[in-house]
Amino acid sequence: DYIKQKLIDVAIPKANKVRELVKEHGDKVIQEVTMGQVLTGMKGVVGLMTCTSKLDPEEGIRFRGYSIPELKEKLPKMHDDGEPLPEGVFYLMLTGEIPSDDDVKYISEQWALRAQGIPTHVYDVIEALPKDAHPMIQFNTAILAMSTESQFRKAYLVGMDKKDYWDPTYEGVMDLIARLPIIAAYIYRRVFHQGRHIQADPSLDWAGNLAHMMGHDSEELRRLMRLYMLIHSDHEGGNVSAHATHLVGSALSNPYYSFAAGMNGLAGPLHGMANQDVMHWLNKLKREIGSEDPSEEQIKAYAEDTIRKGRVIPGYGHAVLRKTDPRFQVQLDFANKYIPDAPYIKLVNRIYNVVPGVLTATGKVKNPWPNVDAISGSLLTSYGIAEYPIYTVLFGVSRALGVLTQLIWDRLYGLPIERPKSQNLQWFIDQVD
Ligand code: NMX
Ligand code: MLT
Repeated sequence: DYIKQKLIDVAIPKANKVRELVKEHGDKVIQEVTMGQVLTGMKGVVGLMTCTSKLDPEEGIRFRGYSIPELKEKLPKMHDDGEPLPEGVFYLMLTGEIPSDDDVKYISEQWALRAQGIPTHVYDVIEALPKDAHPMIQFNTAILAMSTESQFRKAYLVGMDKKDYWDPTYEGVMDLIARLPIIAAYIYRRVFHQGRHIQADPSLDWAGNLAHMMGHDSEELRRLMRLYMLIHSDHEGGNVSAHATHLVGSALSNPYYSFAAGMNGLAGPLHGMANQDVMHWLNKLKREIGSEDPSEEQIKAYAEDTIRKGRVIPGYGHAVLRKTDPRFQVQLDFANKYIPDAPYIKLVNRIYNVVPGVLTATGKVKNPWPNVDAISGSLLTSYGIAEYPIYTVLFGVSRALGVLTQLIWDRLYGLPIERPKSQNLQWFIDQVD
């Protein structure tokens, strides 16, 4: 695998640098931390090192320095007017280099190969769950069940030099990413299509295959799936799914355990589950107003009512971003290109005209603008994937690309177990008395 050799070449000097920084500059003070930051979710506290992507509050995400519009320009595509292949962003996050067409083809083929051989007990475990168990329960259970395949644990037991930990981690990550679309599609077909499963087509790309196995096979939907898988893949290291994966991985838990931890975090309504909740909010709005086509005034009144009841408006706000999420914008661009008249997209636009004002009027919401989840479900629904509970699973399949690349780099850097200090309330009171 030439990617492994590439990783060794790139990573050794970087790992040496990390060791040097710890040894020579370990005492350097890099930041002041306030009481408020610690007590409100550590926002802005630099406590993690992540190389795959970086989030700017005003501009949004950059993957290894490249913004989403730049990725659309530079990453290999299947069709000139299509979307970049997610294989390309994975390669970029992993190696730091823009891949060639051949690199992307290599990853696609690797994943198609590694997708084969999911053990039967994984399906048995899924089948043991009730069909109406939320797809994220089924997805996370399947990920854990697949950890019987972990090369990391086997190699660890045999005995392995610490500096080689990254190698079985890489192997596990590649297998896991390869298999996630099959698991996601299996759950989707089990829950929503009477268990009529569709075989993978190894000639297709990773995201195209996911659309195919879900039974939504138009070229346009494959394009949407490629875009979806690209933009949800990473959001630097501090978001809940990345942070949880990293934390659990720091105990040298294998990639399956680590990723399952991240996915349990993604299942929360303030994180990845918001994409399903947006559809819930939007459809309840239509039902309560009694119209398929609510006006801006009606949306405003409904949004104000949501706030009055002490609830959040899903799809809006962000812990870091302070502008409209570029991942929202690129999906809107896709919709405007292919389905400008779709009713759900019109509704998304109308909500966008109204909700930021409602949130700003509360005087407390730091970011009144839409995030990635404000449109993703409406776009999928417009293409016929209208089974909302699968949305967070799709987010999870994509998020694997980023958080698992981060995990490989954690092992390449040789990062130790993570163990911050905690204090009780009295300690915090004592700081001000
Ligand atoms: N609707 C209503 N209230 C909100 C919203 C919103 N969309 N966003 C923030 N607030 C409230 C928040 O609950 C808090 O209230 P209180 O002081 O009463 O506890 C106050 O505004 C200040 O919160 P912020 O500092 O602006 O936001 P924070 O960083 O704590 O949280 C989110 C960030 C994303 C959790 C929050 O904006 C939110 O709950 N949004 C809705 C859920 C959502 O869309 N999540 C998806 C995020 C993206 N993703 O996919 O992960
Ligand atoms: C994400 O994609 O992880 C979300 O936008 C949440 C975050 O970055 O905190």
